[in-house]
Amino acid sequence: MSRVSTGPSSKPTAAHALLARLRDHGVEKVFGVVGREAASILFDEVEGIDFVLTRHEFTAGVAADVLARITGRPQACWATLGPGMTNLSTGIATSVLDRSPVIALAAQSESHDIFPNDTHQCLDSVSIIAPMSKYAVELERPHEITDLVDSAVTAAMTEPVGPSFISLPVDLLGSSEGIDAEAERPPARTPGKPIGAVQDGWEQAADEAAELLKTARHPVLVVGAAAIRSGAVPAVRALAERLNVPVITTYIAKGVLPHGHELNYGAVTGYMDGILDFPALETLFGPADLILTVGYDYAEDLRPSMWQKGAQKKTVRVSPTANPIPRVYRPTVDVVTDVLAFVEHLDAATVSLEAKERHDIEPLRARVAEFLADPTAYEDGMRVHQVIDSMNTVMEEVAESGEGTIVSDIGFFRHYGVLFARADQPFGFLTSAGCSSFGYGIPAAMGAQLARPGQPTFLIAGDGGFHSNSADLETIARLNLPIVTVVVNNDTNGLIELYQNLGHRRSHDPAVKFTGVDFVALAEANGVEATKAADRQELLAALRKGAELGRPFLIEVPINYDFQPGGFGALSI
Ligand code: TP9
Ligand code: MG
Repeated sequence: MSRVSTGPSSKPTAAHALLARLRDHGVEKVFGVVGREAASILFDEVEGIDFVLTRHEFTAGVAADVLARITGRPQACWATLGPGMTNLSTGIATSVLDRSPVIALAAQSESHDIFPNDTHQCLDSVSIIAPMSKYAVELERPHEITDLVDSAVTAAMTEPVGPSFISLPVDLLGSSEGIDAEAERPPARTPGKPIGAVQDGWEQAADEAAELLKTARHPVLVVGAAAIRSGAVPAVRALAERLNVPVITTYIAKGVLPHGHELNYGAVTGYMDGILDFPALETLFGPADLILTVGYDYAEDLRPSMWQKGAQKKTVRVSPTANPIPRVYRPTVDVVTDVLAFVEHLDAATVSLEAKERHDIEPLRARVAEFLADPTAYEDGMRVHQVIDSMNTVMEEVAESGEGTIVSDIGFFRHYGVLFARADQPFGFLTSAGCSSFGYGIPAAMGAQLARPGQPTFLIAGDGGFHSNSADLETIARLNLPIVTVVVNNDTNGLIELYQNLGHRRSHDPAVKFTGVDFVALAEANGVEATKAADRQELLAALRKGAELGRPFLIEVPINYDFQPGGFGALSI
């Protein structure tokens, strides 16, 4: 039991009780921007929970998402009423579509003055946020704040994990009514891992899955992030190794097996055949006759159409949530249960099974190796595969036993990151699969570096996405987070230019070209040391310097894409 403690003179308020209860649940940081509710909350009322001031509320939402994702505990973000709350909403959208247990908080007008769309800055926050959250509520009585935080945490930590939202009228936030400094709070009972659905008879369904596995010639495990959240990574690895079954992951479940593991068949994206100019999806999935989707979540953007190549396939879906998308994925066997419990059951049910014969993907591996080694010194800027290959090289040099993080903002380069970036630990590669808001890079790198101090964090971002949210360069400078950022600059929203190529015959590029930004000067103006790199040698040297620096560092790399006409005709998206 714990108590709300305050200084001798001040009476505890709902603000104290809010922060104390968040801390009880393991929340370490509240990221955000404070408005006039500063009259009711200072954020120093409670020890052990820190406020991190960001330049934009979207940054606050994404940083909380990533810190929560890596620590496995809820984390919080804060906005003022009205425009602060709407700015925060894209961060909230990120944590619902990317599945992260974020507690989002926003101030609201005084309780007697909540007239949405009439009162100054007053919007109907709960109605706006409810459809994109697990739980959304407005505080009505100050002493109920502890219960509301408990409900918010329970909803956030229930699969699919996601954001909860509490709207806080400023007068109630500063009120002491019913808040008793001496009252003992009940234990927080924060779930140690997400709470999931367990369907009656799941063991029988798991036995059916085991039968399919026994008779399959070339089974493949397709692993999603729910497997990581369930704590199933060691069990998945042990099962895959015992039965010699390859593992393919979604964008955000990279790192379930280390980068160089022979059973790691990589992560997949619908852009991969076009990027590699090679039938990659056919090579990965064509011979497979059983696809076991472990921790499957459609929001991670690995679509059934990607594995529907070649041989007839049976499918098993294992998830802690009931299947929300039978129209696009109707598995042969559906198992609704905890992923770890399923993998342990499958392991026990297949003890006498002989190891399988893996299907061969050597031609794909050879193509990837040749592609990444590309020695060409392009006159018009590096190519993204050369940039990522350089980042991998230096990450391998500086990350002790694979403990580092590569973060990717959103753009065409992100699909190269999904395919090629090193990830030697779960969540060792971070991008926004579900929401894919550009500008994700800086805040995600902040969250990663705060979650893993002492480990290197590399960020790759495009000029378009990076400069949509570059004000928070000052935040990483102020916090002195040693993030090494690589801005791949083509003065273009490149991914959108690719879509123009797909949809139109054209002689110019309307709506995607910028006039150019000096990212080195931009970084320096925000207190971040920076340099430019034009080729592999310069980039490797700059990355090594950045990794040693112990402060934030930015490298601007002029790049170009080769959009082969027709090369992306077969996008699997
Ligand atoms: N607005 C938001 C908030 N998010 C997204 N994803 C879009 C618009 C649509 N996407 S990915 C992208 C856009 C405009 C352009 C990225 O350009 P870049 O310079 O960051 O990357 P690159 O390498 O593709 O040029
Ligand atoms: Mg660009």
